[in-house]
Amino acid sequence: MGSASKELAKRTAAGTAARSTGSPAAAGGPRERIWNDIRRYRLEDNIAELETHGLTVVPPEKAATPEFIERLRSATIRFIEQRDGRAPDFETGETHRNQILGDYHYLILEDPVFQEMLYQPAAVTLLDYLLGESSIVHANSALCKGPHDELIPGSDLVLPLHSDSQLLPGPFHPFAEFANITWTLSDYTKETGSLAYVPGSHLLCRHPMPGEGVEQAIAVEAPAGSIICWHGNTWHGAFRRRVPGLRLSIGSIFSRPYLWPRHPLREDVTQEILDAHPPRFARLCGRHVMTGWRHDGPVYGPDVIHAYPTRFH
Ligand SMILES: O=C(O)CCC(=O)C(=O)O
Ligand SMILES: [Fe+2]
Repeated sequence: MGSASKELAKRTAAGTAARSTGSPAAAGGPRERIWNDIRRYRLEDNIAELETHGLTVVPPEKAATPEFIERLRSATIRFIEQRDGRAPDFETGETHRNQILGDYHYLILEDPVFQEMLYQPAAVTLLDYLLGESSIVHANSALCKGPHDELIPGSDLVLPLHSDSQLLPGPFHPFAEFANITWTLSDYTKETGSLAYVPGSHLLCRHPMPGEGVEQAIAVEAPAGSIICWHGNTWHGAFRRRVPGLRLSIGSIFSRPYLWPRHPLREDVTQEILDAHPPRFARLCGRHVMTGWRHDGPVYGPDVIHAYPTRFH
């Protein structure tokens, strides 16, 4: 027997083969944990909005402490300044005129606050509900947008409507395989270039056709320090910023663990960084994902799921 098979046999005999053994309805399982967290962090309305509309805003008082948001904002501005070689101009926004997304990617390992961001309790509870407890960081970027000219003729949108289930051909599953958690670091209104989204579009389980949904797109209004969370199927884009200044945010797309992430976080994260955070951080980095093995077979770490997953695993 190979070493991987021996390890599995040992764990099976010890009754510790997987987090997911037993009935999905079992007491003490993920469904119960997630429900308890939804109540603990007062997210019942947000879950109802996610189900009904495909997107929700968690207000600052439920999202994180003001001190955390201040640290997140300062570190994000530092990262942007380093990448651009100049300070963002928050008065006029002219440093970022007509910027749609920007090139501020993969901040996670650059500052501890980006690591802490991933497991803030309200954020991780929404994530658990949408993607189960095994989800991983799929992509992460800061966004910084100044005033926009009319970039799509005749349209208020500067970023066309799309679904974040980008690697998936349609039809999508009705349950989420991707989810977006965006932290707003400036106030979002239609005038200031907010996110746009089409309520209910997650239920269509497919990508929009070019131009489809534009008439139904509405602005996501949210004060700085909020979490905006949406189902990967939800059609969204961004409105044109019409006023001076900058819209600042940091967004992460998460996925179920069987989807190949865009960043090599599992490989890049160091033991020193892992040791500085709770075990959930390692899982969000994908350290539990049993792929990439060669002749010796997989290593069945204590966190590996290999039997009977439900949408909450
Ligand atoms: O915040 C925005 O402008 C939209 C960005 C976006 O599409 C995303 O984060 O998936
Ligand atoms: Fe997107």
